[in-house]
Amino acid sequence: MSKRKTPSNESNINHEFCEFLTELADYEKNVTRDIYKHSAYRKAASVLASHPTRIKSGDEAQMLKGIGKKIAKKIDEFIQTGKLRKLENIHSDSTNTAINLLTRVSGIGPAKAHSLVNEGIMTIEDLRKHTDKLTHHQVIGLRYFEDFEKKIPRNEVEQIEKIIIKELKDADPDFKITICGSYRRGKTESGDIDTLITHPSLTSDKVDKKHKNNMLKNIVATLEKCGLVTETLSLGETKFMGACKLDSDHPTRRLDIRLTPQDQYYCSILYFTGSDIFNKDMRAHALENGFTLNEYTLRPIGSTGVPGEPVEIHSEEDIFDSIDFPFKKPEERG
Ligand code: 8DG
Ligand code: CA
Ligand code: CA
Repeated sequence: MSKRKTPSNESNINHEFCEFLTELADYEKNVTRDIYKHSAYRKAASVLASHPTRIKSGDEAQMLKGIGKKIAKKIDEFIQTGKLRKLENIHSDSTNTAINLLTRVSGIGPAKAHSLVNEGIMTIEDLRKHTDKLTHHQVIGLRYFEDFEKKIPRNEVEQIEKIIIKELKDADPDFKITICGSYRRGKTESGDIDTLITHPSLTSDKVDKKHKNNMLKNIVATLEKCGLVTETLSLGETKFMGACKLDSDHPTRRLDIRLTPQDQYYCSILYFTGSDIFNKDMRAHALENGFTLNEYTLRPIGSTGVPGEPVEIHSEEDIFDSIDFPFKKPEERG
C-alpha cells in the first residue's frame, strides 16, 4: 500500500473537506489505531471527492451515503470557522505528529512508530541516527524517504511499463503483464507502480511452489540486470516489494510486483486496480448477492455459509456480471 493519499484534488470541488477528512483518517489509523473510524473518514472523503457540486452544509453532506452525523458536524464547523478544533488539538501534540511522520517511512507501521516515539525518536533525522532499530525494509524506506514521497508522473510510469514489458517478453513472450493501481485508473500521477504478472504455466490447481518461487526471482533478476530494479524491500513466492529507477535524472520509485496463477488473473487485476474503497464496496455488493470476492477468486456462498468452488472467470466483466454489479471502467473506480 503506498502511503498518504488524499482523493486527488484534480477537479475535486470538495477537496478542502477531503483533505481534513484524510488527515483525520490518518490520525485514526496511525495514532489511535481505530480502523473503524479510519474507514469511516476514508469513505466520507471518497464520497465527497466524487460529488459533483460543492457541499454547502453538514445536512447536505449527511444526505450522501457514507456520511453520518458526526462527520456532518465537522463539515459545518469547517464551513463556519475554516478549521477544526479536533485537528488543531492533534497538530499541537508532538507525540501525534511524530507518530504520523514516522509511519510515512515505507515499512514502518503504527505499532513500530509508537515504539520508536516511546524511545524518544521523533524526527526523520533522529531515525537516521538509529538505523540499528530498523528492519532492512525500513532502512531502505528511510534511505529513500524523500524520493518515495514524490508522486510519479504518468509519463514516467509509461516509460517504466515499457521497459518491464520489453525485458520480460524478451525473456519469455508468454508473460502477461498489467500495471494496475492508480495508473490503471487513469490518474495523472501515482504513489508507486503496481505490476501484475501471470504466465500460462501458472495455474492454481497445480501450484508448483518451487517453480513459482523461481519465476518471481528470475523476473526480479531480469529487471535488476537491465538496471531498472535497484532495491529489494522484500521478495516472497508471489510478492516482490522494491524500488526502481528510470535513470539518474529521476528519483527512486517504489515498485510492487505480484505473480498470480492464470485462472486468478482477473480477480487479481480487479483487486490491484482498486481503489481500495471501490474494492470494499464491490466486496460488500458481492456478499449481498451471495458471493465472496477476494484478490484470488469469486466464490458462491452456500446455504451453510461455506464458500463453494470458484466461479470460472475470463475477464473483469465476468466478475461484475456474476454479482450483478454494473460494470465500471477502471477510470470510474475512484
Ligand atoms: P497510489 O499508489 O497512487 O497512492 O494509489 P493506489 O495504486 O490506488 O494504491 P496502492 O496502495 O498502491 O494499492 C494498490 C491497490 O491495491 C489499491 O488500489 C487496492 C488494493 N488494495 C486494497 N486494500 C489494500 C491494502 O490493504 N494493501 C494493499 N497493498 N493494497 C490494497 O484494496
Ligand atoms: Ca502499491
Ligand atoms: Ca499504487
